[in-house]
Amino acid sequence: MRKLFTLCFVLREGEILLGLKKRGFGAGRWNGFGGKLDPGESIEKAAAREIEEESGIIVRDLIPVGTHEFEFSSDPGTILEVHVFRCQDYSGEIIETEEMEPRWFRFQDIPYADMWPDDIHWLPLLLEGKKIETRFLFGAGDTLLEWSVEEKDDLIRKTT
Ligand code: 8OG
Repeated sequence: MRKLFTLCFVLREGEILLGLKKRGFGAGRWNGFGGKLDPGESIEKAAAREIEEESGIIVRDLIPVGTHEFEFSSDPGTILEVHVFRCQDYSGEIIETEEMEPRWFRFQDIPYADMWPDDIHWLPLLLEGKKIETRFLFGAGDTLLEWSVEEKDDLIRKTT
C-alpha cells in the first residue's frame, strides 16, 4: 500500500525555512512543510495547501525535486511516497501555526541532528539544485537500516 505525501522547502539567499513540528508524526523535529493529500487532490495543490496551512504563506512557484519512498520495518509493505518541492517565490507573512514553529536557517546551520535521520543524505543535494529519488527503510527507534539516494540528473546523463 502507498500513502502519498508532499514536502516543500522554501529557500531564499543562502537560507532555508524549516518548521519545528509541534504535534503528530515527526513532532519535535525540524522539517519542511507538507502532509497527506486530501481525497481527489493533486500533488501540487496539496503541497501549496499544506504550506499555507502550516506557515501562512502562498507559494507562487513549486519546483519538483523528486520523490522519497519511506518504509518502516514495523509495517512492511506500506510505502510513504513523499513528493518533494522547493520554492523561492511566495507572498504573505510567515507565521507560527498550531502545527509548526517556522524559522530561517543558514545552510551551514541546518539542525540535522534534530531532523529525520535520512535528511542529511539528500537535503544537501536539494540545496545544490539537484533532483533526487530515494528509498529509506527504518528500523526500531527510526534508525536507518537500508537506503539509496540517486541523483536523477546523473541517471539521465548515464543513460544518454
Ligand atoms: O501530515 P503529516 O504532517 O503527518 O505528514 C508528514 C510530513 O513529514 C510530510 O510532509 C512528509 C514528511 N516526512 C515523512 N518522513 C520524512 C522524513 O524521513 N524526512 C523528512 N524530511 N520528511 C518526512 O513522512
